[in-house]
Amino acid sequence: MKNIAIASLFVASASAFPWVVNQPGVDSSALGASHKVRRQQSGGNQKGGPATCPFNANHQGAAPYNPKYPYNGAKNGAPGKGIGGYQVPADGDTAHQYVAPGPNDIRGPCPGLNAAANHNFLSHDGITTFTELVDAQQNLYNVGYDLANLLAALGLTLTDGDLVTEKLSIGCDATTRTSFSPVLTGSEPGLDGHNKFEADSSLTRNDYFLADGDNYSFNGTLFGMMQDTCQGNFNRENLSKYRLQRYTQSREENPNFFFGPLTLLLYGASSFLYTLMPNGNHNYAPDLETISSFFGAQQKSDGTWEFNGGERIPDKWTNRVTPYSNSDVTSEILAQYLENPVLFGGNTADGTFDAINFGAIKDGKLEVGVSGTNTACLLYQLVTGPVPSYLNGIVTPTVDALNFISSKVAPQFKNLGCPLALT
Ligand code: HEM
Ligand SMILES: *[C@@H]1O[C@H](CO)[C@@H](O)[C@H](O)[C@H]1NC(C)=O
Ligand SMILES: *[C@@H]1O[C@H](CO)[C@@H](O)[C@H](O)[C@H]1NC(C)=O
Ligand SMILES: CC(=O)N[C@H]1CO[C@H](CO)[C@@H](O)[C@@H]1O
Repeated sequence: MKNIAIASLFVASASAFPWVVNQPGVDSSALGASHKVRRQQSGGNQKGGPATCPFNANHQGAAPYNPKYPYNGAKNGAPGKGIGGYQVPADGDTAHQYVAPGPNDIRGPCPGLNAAANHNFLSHDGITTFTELVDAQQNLYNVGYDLANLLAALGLTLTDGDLVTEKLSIGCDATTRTSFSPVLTGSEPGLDGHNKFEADSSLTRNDYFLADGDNYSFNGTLFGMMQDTCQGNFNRENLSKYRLQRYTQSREENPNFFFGPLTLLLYGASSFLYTLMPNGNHNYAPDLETISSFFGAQQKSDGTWEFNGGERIPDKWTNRVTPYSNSDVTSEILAQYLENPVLFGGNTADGTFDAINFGAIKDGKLEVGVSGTNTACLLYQLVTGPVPSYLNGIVTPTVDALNFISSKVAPQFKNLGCPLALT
């Protein structure tokens, strides 16, 4: 069942995904006309689109690192100390206390960033910057400098933040505030934008097509399912099982289900429950009290779950001791995947499932290289390569995006020996 082979991961060429239609330079002849082509955007009046996106006229930047309190000393996008195990927020650090989001604040699909914004580690209105993201991940969660930069770069390039202003909406489309020139940049959908970074079969978010475009709000039914499976222990083994359950559910219920290479990032996100969220004051157990606080989940008297209005750092929470690095998260992604491997691909209109071929994904199966270098390069190649994003689209990083990535994250990957994308 476990398909282990030496393979260079995600070495993409146009011929590697002939099932993609309507892409210049891509051979779509192998694709039957039966495929449902339904491009989705979070535009206009749609959920997550600009017309319904909150506007807070009082934009205030994140509360910066204050040397009076421990944290990692990360500021201005520079590396911090990389030594965790301290309480966040520190006693007396009122600048980082919890402030519930108001109706004009933007929140999105990422509980980690929503919590950071609620505690002013990111701008409270949800319009953040690359630098805030890099600093906050280090000071709050003790994410390693390499991974903090990679995730922030993924956020900016894959979800169409703005590469000039380096601004990003952590939720809906706020192009008027993120873009240096909306005419030149076009729309910048933010983290709600579907199926680049945001994908089907999330832990607690609906699939896009099943929810009329709202795939970013907390869904209490899904949180309850996750708790039923994990039984208060949100560890790797249990989350891998729950991810399989969600995959199976989406594949059955969502006619437009698409599980492409970028969904590997979902395994990264689920690893955060047992690697970044656990509380040192609870012996770093990924327990229900901790996880429900970060997700803003509360249980009703009938046992079901609902959103309580804000993702929150648990009281007296102590963060992880060692920085969570790029190679740490990559190992966790692969370990979770291999505990319950599933096919990559998508549902088609005629009711069949098309497995994809893409780099290390052969006939829908991920062939995991045993070489450490390949593993460490996986995430880098996801950001820099053209990646199938939906049945009719590929995300091809623009030259600007590649330049951005090469200035922000490539140096660290070059040290690992990854083949660097040409810009
Ligand atoms: C710049 C850094 C980050 C960006 C751009 C980002 C972005 C995202 C996005 C777009 C999703 C939605 C994926 C999907 O379900 O389709 C997501 C999910 C998630 N993120 Fe983040 N994230 C970042 C950092 C973090 C950190 C530091 C944490 C942990 C504390 C975190 C925890 C999570 C979790 C647990 C989920 C899964 C939620 C669910 O499926 O219900 N993220 N993130
Ligand atoms: C939450 O998820 C469940 C299970 O997928 C679904 O049946 C339900 O419609 C969702 N609820 C909302 C409010 O979207
Ligand atoms: C969850 O993890 C614990 C500890 O590994 C294990 O004992 C338990 O059986 C798991 N639960 C499920 C439903 O797999
Ligand atoms: C169709 C559907 O399920 N829409 C839901 C999407 O999520 C929002 C917020 O949770 C609900 O209000 C909608 O009913």
